[in-house]
Amino acid sequence: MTQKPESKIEIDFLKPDIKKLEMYLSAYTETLDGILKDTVKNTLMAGGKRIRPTLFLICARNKNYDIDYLLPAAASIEIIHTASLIHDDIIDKSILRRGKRTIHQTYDKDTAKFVGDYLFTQTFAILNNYQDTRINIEMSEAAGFLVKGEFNQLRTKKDLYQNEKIYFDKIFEKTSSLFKVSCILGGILSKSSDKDIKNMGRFGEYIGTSFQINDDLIDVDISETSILVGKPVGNDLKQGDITLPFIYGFEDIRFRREIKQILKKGSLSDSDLQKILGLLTETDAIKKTRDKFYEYINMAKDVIEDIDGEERKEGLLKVCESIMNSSRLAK
Ligand code: GRG
Repeated sequence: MTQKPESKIEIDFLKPDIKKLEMYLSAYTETLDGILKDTVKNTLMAGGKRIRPTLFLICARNKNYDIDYLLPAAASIEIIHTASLIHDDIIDKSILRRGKRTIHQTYDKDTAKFVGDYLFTQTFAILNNYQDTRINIEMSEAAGFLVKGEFNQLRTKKDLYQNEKIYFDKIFEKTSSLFKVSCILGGILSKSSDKDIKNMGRFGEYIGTSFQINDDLIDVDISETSILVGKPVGNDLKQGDITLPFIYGFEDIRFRREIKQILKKGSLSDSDLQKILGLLTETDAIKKTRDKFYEYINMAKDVIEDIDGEERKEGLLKVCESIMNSSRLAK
């Protein structure tokens, strides 16, 4: 995926701690040397939204909240996320990430792969220091899902007959699992009740799913506003990834017929893409995808009611609002 850096979620009570996280990550990059330092610094410090460590810190917000204790775990979550982006950029042959040239573009594929692998190991090296088996079990499971999700995405590329279930399984694995574990780890490291940990995990899963649906909606947004912002669209289809708007679009027989004709040609030109996205907006696929997005946002909001703590409730609600505000098509 190629994208411009986007803004962070503003949560007043977390502002000083997000600053500390930035300092921690920056200091971490200084411990590296050579190409590793150059590449990791360039990717990790290039302005990601930090949404996963933000969720982690919100979920850790109870009477046991201790930012110095939590910082390494918050950093480890951003580090594994960054590792996955580096690998994803190799697969997608992306030129830019967080507004900077990707590692495989600046160096080569092998270098990028090893930088991603190295960061992957660092997540566990950091988390091992907590000497809490649950933390390692949860993160290992999420890491396994990340890879499995990407693997399933590869296996189902260009498959026009995939259904909603295949899509939702894939996005749970490649996206929601990391949101979920971020919330769970926040709960565990702040010694929260089992009930809160379970509910925060559910929140993470629902909000992660809505986040990915939103991402998929943004990729088919050919509205004037989106064109003015200069966001590239149609990237998923170019990569052969069949996202929810297309799954719903294919239910329309006219769209299915037309798109099959265009796809028969093999590679997609920009005008093919524009045509397909234009045709998609003539079906009810965008509306149906938007409804699904809200279904998950509302499930996330409902779970908030069952989670203890006013700051947690406020923070998690802000995350929902921020995701709702980030897409014109979701509105
Ligand atoms: C080596 C850990 C590891 C994984 C390899 C390639 C792969 C397996 C997984 C890729 C998973 C992936 C990139 C899913 C997409 C998730 C997504 C929507 C990413 C964008 O996240 P943002 O918007 O990005 O939070 P910023 O830049 O703000 O952090």
